[in-house]
Amino acid sequence: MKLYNFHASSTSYRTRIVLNLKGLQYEYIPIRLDKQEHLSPAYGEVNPMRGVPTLEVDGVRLYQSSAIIEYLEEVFPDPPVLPKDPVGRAHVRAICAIVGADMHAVNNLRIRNFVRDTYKQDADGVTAWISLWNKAGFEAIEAMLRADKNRNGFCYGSTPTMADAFLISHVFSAVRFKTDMTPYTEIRAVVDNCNALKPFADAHPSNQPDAGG
Ligand SMILES: N[C@@H](CCC(=O)N[C@@H](CS)C(=O)NCC(=O)O)C(=O)O
Repeated sequence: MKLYNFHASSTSYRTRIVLNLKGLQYEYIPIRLDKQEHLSPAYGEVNPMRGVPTLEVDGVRLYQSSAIIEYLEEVFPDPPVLPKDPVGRAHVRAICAIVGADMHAVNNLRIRNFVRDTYKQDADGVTAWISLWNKAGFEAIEAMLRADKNRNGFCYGSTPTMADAFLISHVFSAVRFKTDMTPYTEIRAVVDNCNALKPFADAHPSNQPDAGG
């Protein structure tokens, strides 16, 4: 497998976490967002949305981190990153959707650039935009975690699921963009538990080959 990705990209980070949780090896192909490599015609041939990650499996390219992660779960079910019961699966997927659709999608690089360039926002204005959507999402997830009396250390149950991969990677990005995480005690406890595990630590942006370059 080849993973076209970028160390600091949260969608790449969440995919790396799941690959690591499942013990899967892959070739790391850096696509430097900071050098706009994702906008090159060559990468446009790889991924028609010009986003990262892309997972290539036996020459077939898969897009969208949520679809990639669900593919990995179907093909490599052990250890699982989705619970067995349908209600649990819906709960985990809901957390993923809050992060993926309600937070990341509206704060993505191309959206931030549009807010800056078209709506003439300075750095503080862009940060305010990011924080608005992060706050809405983190408040919802914090409430879900607090209400779930059966979970034990993670977003759901007592082992990591794809919800943890989505949450941990987005918290990294939120901290980078100055979102105040102080109010979210349940989320911060989950982050600490996950980051203590090797599959999460190995997936961290600072541990990737293109970090700092
Ligand atoms: N929904 C897609 C989003 C992919 C995506 O856009 N990733 C970001 C990096 S976190 C990116 O490549 N952004 C480039 C841009 O916005 O131009 C997924 O989950 O894979």
